[in-house]
Amino acid sequence: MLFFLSLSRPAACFTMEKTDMCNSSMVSTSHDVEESWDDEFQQLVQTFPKDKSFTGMNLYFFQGFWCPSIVLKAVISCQKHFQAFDSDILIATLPKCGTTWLKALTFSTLYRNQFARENSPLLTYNPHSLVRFIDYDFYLNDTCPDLENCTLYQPRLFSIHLPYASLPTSIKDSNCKIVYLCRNPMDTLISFWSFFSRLQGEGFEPVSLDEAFEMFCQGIIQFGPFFDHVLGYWRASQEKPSKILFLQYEDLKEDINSHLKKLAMFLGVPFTEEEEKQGVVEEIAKICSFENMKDLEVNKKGVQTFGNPQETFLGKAKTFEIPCEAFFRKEKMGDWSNYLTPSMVVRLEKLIQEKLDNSGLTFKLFSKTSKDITST
Ligand code: PAP
Repeated sequence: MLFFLSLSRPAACFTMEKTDMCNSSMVSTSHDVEESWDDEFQQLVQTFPKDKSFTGMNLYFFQGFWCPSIVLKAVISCQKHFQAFDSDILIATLPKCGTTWLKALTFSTLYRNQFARENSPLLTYNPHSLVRFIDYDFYLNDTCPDLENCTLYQPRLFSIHLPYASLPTSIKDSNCKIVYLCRNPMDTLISFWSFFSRLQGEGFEPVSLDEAFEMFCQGIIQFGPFFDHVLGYWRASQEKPSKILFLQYEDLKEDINSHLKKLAMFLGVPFTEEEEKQGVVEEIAKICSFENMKDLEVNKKGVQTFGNPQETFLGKAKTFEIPCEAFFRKEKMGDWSNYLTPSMVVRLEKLIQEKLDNSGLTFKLFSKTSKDITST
């Protein structure tokens, strides 16, 4: 089966009219997924520690990370079967670290000569439709999908949330390139918690920030622990800088143009002098900007479907849906200071210090530190 994304299809193929935030079907689908597991898989899974994330999803501790039950089988399948090409580009992130933005930037940079910018597919499609997840889309309901020609443009561009250590071997062993984006843990937590608070509905129990904070600190989040994920890619990027480009959300926010040039260079498609003179870098930055993207019709009214809607699963499509507008909240750095208490800040600061010790990695927190917060 091919997952060829035909852009001549109307946007309605990928987006539906938004009715209500509560219609997102992540939790019930997650439950259905577990019911569908065969006995052998159930038995295997029983050996994994299990917890519930603050988003309401079941997580299984597997290969040293917390894997959402909805993709557990998909992860195992893609580890077994995914064959990377040397020319592939992979976007790797933890959720809420800027995946949507990085998808837009990489898509626009890599394929810039394959469509006119005024007709950019980004104007009519959410970035998650244009750059599909290996785990959340392709393998969600097919153990061995045919991915030979699964992207409209070449080279193939995918995304993944898996930690570096758990990537399919062919990704690590081939010459394919990985662009990793992280974000400071405080803003990541707030973005995560706000995202799922907005998606509360059937099957979702509201969780307090206190509970979410506690679980985040314990590392119990999708694909976490947070610090293991970030440090896994950080160390790999130090060892193989030509294979892994390590980026930080805050740096992109501070200077998008120079980071776009860095990205293009890394991808092997540097901007020419002519392009720079014509303002192509600035144009891409503008198309992908939060201000532009959040106001597009598709992102205001559309619903993003993950998985492959054509497949059936227990009599219904094994997919889940998120209203596109949920991917665009505030994009403010340091927004955490509007939510976290001084004692939370102290605890997270300590954790950052402890975890990043001697790693050479630092986070830009872009807000008051605990000292300032306590003294005001
Ligand atoms: P996902 O894991 O659900 O795909 P992801 O895209 O990684 O989410 O992160 C969402 C964050 O990126 C949101 O941050 P906030 O909650 O602090 O606001 C979202 O606003 C921000 N974001 C989305 N698009 C852009 C963009 N074009 N530029 C900058 N930030 C963006």
